Amino acid sequence: PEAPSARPGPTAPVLPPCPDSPPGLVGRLLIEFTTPMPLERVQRENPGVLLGGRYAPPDCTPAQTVAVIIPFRHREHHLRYWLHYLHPILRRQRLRYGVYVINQHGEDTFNRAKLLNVGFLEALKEDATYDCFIFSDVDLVPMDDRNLYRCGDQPRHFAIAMDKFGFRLPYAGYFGGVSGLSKAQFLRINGFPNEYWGWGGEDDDIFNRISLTGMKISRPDIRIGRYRMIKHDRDKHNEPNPQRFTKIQNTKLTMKRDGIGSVRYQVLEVSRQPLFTNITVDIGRPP
Ligand code: UDH
Ligand code: NGS
Repeated sequence: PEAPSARPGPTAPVLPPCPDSPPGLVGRLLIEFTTPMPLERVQRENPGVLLGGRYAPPDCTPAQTVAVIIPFRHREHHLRYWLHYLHPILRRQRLRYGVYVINQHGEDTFNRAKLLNVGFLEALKEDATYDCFIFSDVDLVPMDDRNLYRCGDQPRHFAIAMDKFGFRLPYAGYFGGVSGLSKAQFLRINGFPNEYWGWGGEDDDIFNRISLTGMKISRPDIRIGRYRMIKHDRDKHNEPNPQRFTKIQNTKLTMKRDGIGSVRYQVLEVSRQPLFTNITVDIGRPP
């Protein structure tokens, strides 16, 4: 056997690498959003999750450390379902992970992609070993635990068969809902755009960034990448952005100056909850 590069402490057990295909998966899941989901119940049912929503398998060492980043404002009711369904799934997938809810402060126009940039930087401040970032809307729950929340050699699109689209991709270049990039892939595209205020187009801009840097989207099998979305009305202060169509025509120009290298924000509060880390942030408002 090879000598370990870093000597473990006297009591630290050396765990074998986690298997490529996790053994305890169950496949297709029953997902519904009708029974009420009190947070106390979700906490009680997930005792193995550590403060801040951190988890590591007890019996093996995963190849990656995954930060799950959720853009958020006023969706507590959705978050409870998300935590209820996702923690057990991620645990069965034998991931080492942390859950970060990036909460936009105030009532100015929502900006999903900028919140995701903040999540990338803030997760790395908490733990510099994160090397895989999964960006998930709070209202999307996978219907199959074989849809593994980890990164590969290309950016990954997970939410490819959503119930609201009849379990199909709405268009070939769709990259919305749930996606994943390694740290290197994310930096290669200069992160996500900060200048999409309001609804729409930011996911198409991210798709453009990936294509323009010569990468290809990887997707699961259509039978496995199925999702249920929690039905909701349009939020306040997230109206469709009228600039989105012209903006996505200009990604090639804008991605150089607008991205992870230019994001400006102010963290107002970091709060470690039992099942997630809540980061409240002032990201400003549209110009
Ligand atoms: N989000 C919030 N709060 C908001 C807006 C968005 O948390 O006020 C987050 C949340 O994670 C959400 C994601 O951003 O899942 C994407 O925003 P969205 O859910 O508004 O986007 P979606 O395309 O819905 O799912 C658009 C409105 C559809 C109205 C349909 C009416 N039947
Ligand atoms: C496209 C939007 C995307 C959006 C997708 C699905 O038209 O941002 O629809 O929307 N692009 C533009 O508007 C340029 S959905 O049916 O989920 O509301 O993700």
